[in-house]
Amino acid sequence: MSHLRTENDIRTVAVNFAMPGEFLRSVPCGAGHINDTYEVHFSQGGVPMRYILQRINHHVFKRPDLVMDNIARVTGHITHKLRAAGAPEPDRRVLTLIPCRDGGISHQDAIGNHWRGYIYVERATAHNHVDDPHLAAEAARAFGEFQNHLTDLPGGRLADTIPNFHHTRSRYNSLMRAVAEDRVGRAASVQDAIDFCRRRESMVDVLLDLQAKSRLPERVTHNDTKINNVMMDDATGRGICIMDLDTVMPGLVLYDFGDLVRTTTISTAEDAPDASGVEMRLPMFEALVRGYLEGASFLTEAEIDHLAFSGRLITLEVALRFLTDYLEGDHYFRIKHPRHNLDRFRVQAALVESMERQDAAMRDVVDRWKSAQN
Ligand code: GN1
Ligand code: MG
Repeated sequence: MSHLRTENDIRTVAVNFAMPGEFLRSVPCGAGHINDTYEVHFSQGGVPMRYILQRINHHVFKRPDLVMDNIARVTGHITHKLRAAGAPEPDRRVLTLIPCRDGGISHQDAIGNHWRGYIYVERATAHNHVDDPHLAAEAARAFGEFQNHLTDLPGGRLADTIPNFHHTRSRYNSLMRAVAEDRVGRAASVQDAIDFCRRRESMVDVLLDLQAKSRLPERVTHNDTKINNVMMDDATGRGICIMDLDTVMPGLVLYDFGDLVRTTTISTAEDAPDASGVEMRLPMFEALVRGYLEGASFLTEAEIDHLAFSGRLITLEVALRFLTDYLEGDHYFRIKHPRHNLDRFRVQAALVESMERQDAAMRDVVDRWKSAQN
């Protein structure tokens, strides 16, 4: 979709934001599967400046206004805390919204798209894949710290911008519905994939049951903690800024840790065309546990005890979602070729299997770091 937008379209949007200076050009950026993101370059009296401009996908986020309210509350609260603590460069440590010239926090264009602007976090990088345990630990520490900052968010419960986003039972049921409807006639060709999911049905209720029994608390969570959603400082390698805040809403912290495990311990790309080399890398898992326990100082014992399981569960959940989208004709995730969602599924499935093989070792790692903490 993004490639259909001209430079002039972007300029027309950009001028609505309080981005001072003269618009020079825009460059598509980011590797997300949902929104469209651009770097917009300005000249401020000859000094180059850039900002982020992002279109919110309103097919996925049906209430962009609630998404923006959540983001404004969360970023405002973290900014306030960073300033109170005298942290240097607060606008490199938390995303900072750029208001619109009419005073709002998002702009609706002539064809109904919603846009927002952010300050560009300079001298930092978001990695789509990491191999260095140090970066893994930093990413986990940064996400843990992000959750820490939000434990005292004032103003009541955040909006559920995508209801049941991590409700693994609903995700499982959606897959079964897609199999039954078989809208694009693909089910027969992926019977083994469907069976793979069916055999793991019992996993999908584990955290939901614990939450229903109040053994796991609802908190403010990020809900999309892919490794590429944290910016790492180029000079120090520190995880400095958490991005992609659209799904910040009430959730379980295990969803966040789980998606970090999914995207950081994996030995290949999320969409490798051949899943045979996919492994969960234990040293990367250990680094995540270490970093996360350092950043998230509020965890309960029940939360810590499910860190290993959460990786397997969220990987299964995302596998269910990729397979569902494949069976429904690829309407949700951005794809680059017709088998893309199936490739993504096969990689997630292989990662689940690798975690199953290493479950005891993963739990040992958590136990070791848990006792090191006490
Ligand atoms: C999407 O937009 P992106 O790429 O950060 C998705 C996540 C999935 C992820 C799978 C709003 O995230 O939930 O885990 O793809 N975001 C939404 O790679 O559905
Ligand atoms: Mg993202």
